[in-house]
This record gives sequence, C-alpha cells and structure tokens, in this order.
Amino acid sequence: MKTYFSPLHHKRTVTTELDGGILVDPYEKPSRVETVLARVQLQQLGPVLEPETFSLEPILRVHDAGYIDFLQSCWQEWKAAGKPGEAIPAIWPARGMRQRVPKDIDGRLGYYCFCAETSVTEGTWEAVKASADVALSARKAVQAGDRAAFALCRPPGHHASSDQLGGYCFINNAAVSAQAFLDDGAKRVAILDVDFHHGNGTQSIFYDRSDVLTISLHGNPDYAFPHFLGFEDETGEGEGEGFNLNLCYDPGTPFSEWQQGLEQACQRIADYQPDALVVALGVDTFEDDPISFFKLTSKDYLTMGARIEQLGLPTLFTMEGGYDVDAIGVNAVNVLEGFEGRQA
Ligand code: Q9C
Ligand code: ZN
Repeated sequence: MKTYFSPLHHKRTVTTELDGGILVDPYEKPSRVETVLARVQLQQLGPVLEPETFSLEPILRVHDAGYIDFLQSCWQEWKAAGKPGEAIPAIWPARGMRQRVPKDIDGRLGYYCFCAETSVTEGTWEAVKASADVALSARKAVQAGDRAAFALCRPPGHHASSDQLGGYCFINNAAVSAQAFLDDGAKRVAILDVDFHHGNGTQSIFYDRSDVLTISLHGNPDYAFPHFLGFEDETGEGEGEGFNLNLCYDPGTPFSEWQQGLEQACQRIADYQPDALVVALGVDTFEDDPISFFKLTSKDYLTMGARIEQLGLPTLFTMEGGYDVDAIGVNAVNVLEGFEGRQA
C-alpha cells in the first residue's frame, strides 16, 4: 500500500509538555514518525508519497471556523502579548462559567483547548495543516480505488474536537477523512480507533449522526486520559443513538482480552455495512509504551491488521499515538503488514 508522509511535520518543534508539575521533553516528538517511515521503507510496504495541498474546505466540514482561525494565529497572538515561553493555557470555561470566546490570548487559548500538555509553538499550524493534507491525500487514493493507504500523520488527530485541541492533537485527521468519503459519495463510513486513548474528538464530532459509526477501544477513562469522556454508556444521541461504541479496559490488559473487543468492533462494523473504513492507528497499546498501560506485544499488531483486513473494506489508516520510539516503527508497520497478509 501507499504511504503518505510530509517532511513539514518537523515544523512542530515543541520543547515543552506540562507533565507531573514540570515541563518535560514532549512525548509527541518528530522521531516518532521518522522511525515509522524508516520501517515502511525497510519492509518495502510500498511507495512513499508527498501529499497534495488541499484548501481548508474539507477541514471546515468538521471543524469550527473560529477554531481554525485561532490555530493559525495563536502563536503570533501569544508572542505579541509578550509571553516568554510556548503557549500553554491556564484557564478554561469550566462548570458554571460562560461558554463564549474572549478577546485576549489567555482566554482564547483556554476556550479552544481542553487540557494543558499540548503546547502551541511557532510552526505548529504548518505541521498541523500538512498532517491533514497527508490524511486527505491518502484518503483520495482509497477513494480512487486503492484497497488501503497509510497516512503517516504527525501531529496526530483523534483527540481534537470540532473546536478544541488537546492530547497532542489539533485537526482530527480521521474525522476530516471520514467526512471527505461522505462528501465524495459514501453513504456510511466507520471509524475504528485502536489507539490506547479514547478518541474523544472523533466521538464528539459524530455523536449525533448515524452516517459515521465511531468505535474506540481504550484505557478505562477512570484511569486514563482523557478522563472525562469514553465510558461504555456513551452510545450516541438523537440520530446517532447506537452509532458510537466504547470498549474500555483496565491497567494490564493483554492482547487476548483486547482482541475480544476488536472482534466485537469488527462484527458491529460488518453489520453497519460501511462504504469505507478509517482506522485511527495508535500503537500506544504496546507493553513498553511510556504513558499507557496495556500489554500488547509486537506480533499482536500483525494479528490486529489481519483481522481488520477480513472486513474487506476500502481502508484508510491514520497515524495517531505511540510513544516508545524504538518500537512504534515495527508495531505500526506490523498492522499494515498483517493487513497485507504477511505472517508473524
Ligand atoms: N504524562 C495520543 O495518543 N497525556 N495522545 C499525557 C503524560 C496526554 C495522547 C500524560 C496523552 C495524549 C494521540
Ligand atoms: Zn494515544
């Protein structure tokens, strides 16, 4: 299968992440996707292509226009206000407060962001836009008839909602791609999120719709980020009732248990009969991931890919999380190789 990749991901050169009360070297770093790219090339998965540049139109189909304006101007506003460091919010429109967009940058940053670990920096927008272009280009290849394509996105996307960044995510690449499939004639699209963390942004974007089935397998939010969404009783609302499925697992979960959830997810997808599948492919489910608590091993990713292939659907993979830089190349590409029928 084709891999789409943009060297512009390097424009996101963030140096701070608020973690444990100090600013640490961010987990979401450039070397992540470089090791995945090296593995794609080593295993000869297929051609590596640069994305085409899309307009903002497909992004604005799922994101709020004020939010996209904010992403483009945030860093300049922050610098113009004389702030010494990278942009980190310190106030949010919490319970009992007004949900309105303030004027100054501290207020705007809090309004458009749901957590504090994702610093905004110079160059962030260029990397974010290139990441969306990677997803849209891979999506277009699938639309044009490729059985599958790999969007090697950085930064990732599944935590980004219509109007909030967080969890290292800014534009929801999987959601933008699913909407693009619909806008190109698909009647139904399924999104299967196998990242360790709940795909809260994706869920919220499609929560009241039945034309996109959203399924996420993830760490129980009682113990795992994003903590305030992703429980199993969230099943959709209105038109979308019954079209969101959350499967939560506790610390220490091995593949044998996680795999039962994958089976349930695949059966639900098969029943739904979508025209296309988007897989939000995070490999932070790995046993040695530094910020997660599942126990998947490298060979399990081959099995995962093979099961997803059995759905027989046109499939777009968008790169999401995975923070054990030494292993994410093998693990992410194992999913793709498993999909292509290569054995453990
Ligand atoms: N001490 C994705 O996997 N919390 N995002 C980190 C580290 C944020 C993960 C806490 C995790 C976000 C795309
Ligand atoms: Zn994750």
